[in-house]
Amino acid sequence: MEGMEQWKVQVENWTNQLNQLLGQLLEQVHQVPPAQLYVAIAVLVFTVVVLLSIPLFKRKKSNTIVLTGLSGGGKTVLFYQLRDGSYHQGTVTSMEPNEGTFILRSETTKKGKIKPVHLVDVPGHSRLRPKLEEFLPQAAGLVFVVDALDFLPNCRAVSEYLYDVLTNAYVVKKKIPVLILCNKTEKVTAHTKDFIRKQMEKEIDKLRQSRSVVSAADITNDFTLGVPGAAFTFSQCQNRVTVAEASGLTGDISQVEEFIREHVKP
Ligand SMILES: Nc1nc2c(ncn2[C@@H]2O[C@H](COP(=O)(O)OP(=O)(O)OP(=O)(O)O)[C@@H](O)[C@H]2O)c(=O)[nH]1
Ligand SMILES: [Mg+2]
Repeated sequence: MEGMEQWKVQVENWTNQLNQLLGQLLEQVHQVPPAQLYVAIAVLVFTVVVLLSIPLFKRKKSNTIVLTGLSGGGKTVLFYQLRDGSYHQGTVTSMEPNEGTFILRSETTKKGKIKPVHLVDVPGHSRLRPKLEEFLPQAAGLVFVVDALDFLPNCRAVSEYLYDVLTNAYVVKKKIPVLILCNKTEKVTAHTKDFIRKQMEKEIDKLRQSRSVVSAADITNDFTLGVPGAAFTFSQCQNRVTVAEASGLTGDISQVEEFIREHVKP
């Protein structure tokens, strides 16, 4: 019983102190000129509103990865390999972009939260290439598929396409990471990724010189590549450009999967 009494006294003390504090505070507030008070309240309200609305404006991280490259490089085979762990519908030239949102086949057995990937396979046919622009604004990463088997005869065409990609306004401004994927490497006659990288750097260097002479009106979104006066290398790009190898046919695709997971975080 005694404890109860003590407790009551204590609570009364606290209430008194609190009342005193409140009284002092009110007195001080009365001394502040009203204009200042209103400003203070306005600032407080504004801050709260801004803080509350930040999550609304926070853009959702994109989960789109775009496969692109010349026709016949193996994009469609790769698409199905990533999705199903098997391939079908290769061999025919795609006439429509292939799209799907799924969990990578290699990750279906993984436990825990896995974010699905939105994968787009844009056909390499020259008439369909403008489709690429539709997907670039949402791309978290770009996989540029190169045929490592049939590389030399196509070196110029591949490099021209890559040049267009690397000077595209979205790719440059949003610094979209690009993976140059040398495909079909299960064949012994396939060129190595280092060889392909060097050849393409040389070719782009030539293109850079010739294109800077062409009238600017012919080119849309043309950003200049590399460092003036120095031989072009991919490391000079504003966005990250890396090179990797794969074989869609045999399912040796771990390096692409790594790239995808690096840019589509679970
Ligand atoms: N040897 C080998 N052949 C492959 C590989 N991947 C694809 N191919 C073959 O390359 C050809 C083209 O493959 P696709 O996946 O249709 O090529 P694509 O890049 O989608 O071509 P488009 O749709 O025209 O842009 C097919 O005959 C495939 O069987 C690979 O890793 N190794
Ligand atoms: Mg295809």
